[in-house]
Amino acid sequence: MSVEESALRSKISKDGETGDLTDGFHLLIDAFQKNGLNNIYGVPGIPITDFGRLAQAAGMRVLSFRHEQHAGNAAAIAGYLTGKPGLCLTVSAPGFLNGLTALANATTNCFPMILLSGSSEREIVDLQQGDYEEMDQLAIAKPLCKAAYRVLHAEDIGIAVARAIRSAVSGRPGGVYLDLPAKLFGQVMDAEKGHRSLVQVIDPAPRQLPGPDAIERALTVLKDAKRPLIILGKGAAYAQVDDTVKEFVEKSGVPYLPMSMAKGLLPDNHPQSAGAARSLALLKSDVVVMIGARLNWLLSHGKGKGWGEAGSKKFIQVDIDPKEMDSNVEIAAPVVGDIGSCLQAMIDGMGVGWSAPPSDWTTALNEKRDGNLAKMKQRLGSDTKPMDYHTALGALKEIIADRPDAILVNEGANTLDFARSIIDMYKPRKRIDVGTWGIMGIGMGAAVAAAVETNHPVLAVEGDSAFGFSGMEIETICRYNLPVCIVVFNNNGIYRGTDVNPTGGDDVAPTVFVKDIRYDKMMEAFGGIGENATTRDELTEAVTKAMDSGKPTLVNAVIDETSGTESGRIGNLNPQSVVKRS
Ligand code: ADP
Ligand code: TZD
Ligand code: MG
Repeated sequence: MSVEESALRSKISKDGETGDLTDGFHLLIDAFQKNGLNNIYGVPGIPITDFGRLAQAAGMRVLSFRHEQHAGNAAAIAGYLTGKPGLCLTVSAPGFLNGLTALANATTNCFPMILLSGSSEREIVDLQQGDYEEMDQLAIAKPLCKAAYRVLHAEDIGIAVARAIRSAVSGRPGGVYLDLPAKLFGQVMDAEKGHRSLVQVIDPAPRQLPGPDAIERALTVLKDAKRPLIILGKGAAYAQVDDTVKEFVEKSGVPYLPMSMAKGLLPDNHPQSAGAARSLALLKSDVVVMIGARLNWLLSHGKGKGWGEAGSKKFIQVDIDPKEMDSNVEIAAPVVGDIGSCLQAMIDGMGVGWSAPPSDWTTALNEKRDGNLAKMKQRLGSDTKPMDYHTALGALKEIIADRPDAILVNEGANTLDFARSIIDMYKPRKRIDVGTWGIMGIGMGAAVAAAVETNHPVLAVEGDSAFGFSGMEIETICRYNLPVCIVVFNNNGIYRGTDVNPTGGDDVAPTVFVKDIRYDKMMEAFGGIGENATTRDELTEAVTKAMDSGKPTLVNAVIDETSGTESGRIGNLNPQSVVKRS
């Protein structure tokens, strides 16, 4: 025991306590462990380096990244996959800001996470006297997350962590910010008192039961439907009530469309899937049941040409957030509550003998779907050289079909849009992608979290631009020896590699990269396996080997630089200039 420690012990024990000491560092660690939070994703530095060390010493898994944004994305995906808030740990000002994009993205996507950032001294920050990495972090975080708290006293750590956990996972999940001033970590208090100040959060995401009238209203609307449709969103996947979702869909007999990250909640080859007849389903349906999905831009806000004539549909919406109702169009039957309780109440209300939707509707959708799938099947068998998207994704589709437990991470423009429609998923929460914002840069953070939290192999299908946002984290993947295979769809740029500078100047066009980069060499530099694939067979061989060995691998897949389209499938969102400059 050091002289200082024994002096402190005798001072505190005079207050009638045991004389054993604890401090901010240990109380934080104990608070997380008491609540079953055992993984931290972050980047070390002042003032949180020792916190990371002590957390590791206490048995937590502390995963260090090369940039906080990716650590934050990992925490968010850990939250999505486990239903417990993922923890991201950063240093003050710049580290905090790097993590903030991930916090905002998590909140936008309804993923629970807690961003823990060290911060500098309040007295100096508030007088703007120029502390090391000074910034009023709490004020900046507030508008970008669900809740933001600062802890000034060690004895408040237990309550602060409890509030952060509850805020992240209750109701609509999201990001929470916890501000940890440097002084807090070293604050000492009596160990027994400290122990008693910790809180185990009981029932952190309480069930929320829907009103019986809401259920009755919804079932009346559904019963009268001639052409009903269910849309499953990632909220339904997050809720982890997979059997209830399946029972509701199957008992209702209603065709369903999965949103991107809800793919696999029911297997994509389920007989009621209308995934390959999406346009017809949206256009012609008369009643749409939204389950954990929002009518945001991804669904053209529930209106517009693709949805048929205005007023031609009624919506039933199941969501935990009452404010989501009527956010874009009128909701005829709002069902507010947690998805498990809501769907169970609807199943019970359907009773026995609920009749399936009219067969002319289901037959029309099935015919359309089967026709589209047959056309697609032909294209997916292709063996072009260089590979186009269909050739390469046709190969990866088979690899995932043989390994339904693998997790697919996917980002890019064409690389995202084609993969989403081509690669079938068979189990819940196996597809992680750019989410609500269509954000680039989630790839490697998501891959790390998927591997760490599930121990299943991960296949990350990445546009070459998308990969660049988080590419340095392949060192992280190698360092922790994670079972991640990254396939970079290398088409020499953003959307295509063929744009030219119209002035004829030396700079290439803004969407074009260095031609024929060998991303596989990056992986080799960190001790992972690098492969270059120019044909379908080479791609199949390299990815199969990687998925079966579990060794960190990067496959540079050479894709025809002419085969993509502007912005993938959302080129219509680009503003167009009508002015011609001479
Ligand atoms: P997608 O992008 O797949 O369409 P969104 O992210 O737009 O999905 O929507 C997810 C919705 O799910 C959000 O409105 C959120 O409030 C809701 N949600 C999340 N968890 C639950 C839950 N356990 N019960 C009910 N609704 C939930
Ligand atoms: N920055 C961020 C954070 N998110 C974004 N979505 C973008 C920029 C803009 N963007 C897209 O929407 S897709 C994309 C960018 C830069 C990259 C597309 O190129 P890619 O995929 O190489 O990843 P394809 O296969 O070449 O289309
Ligand atoms: Mg590209």
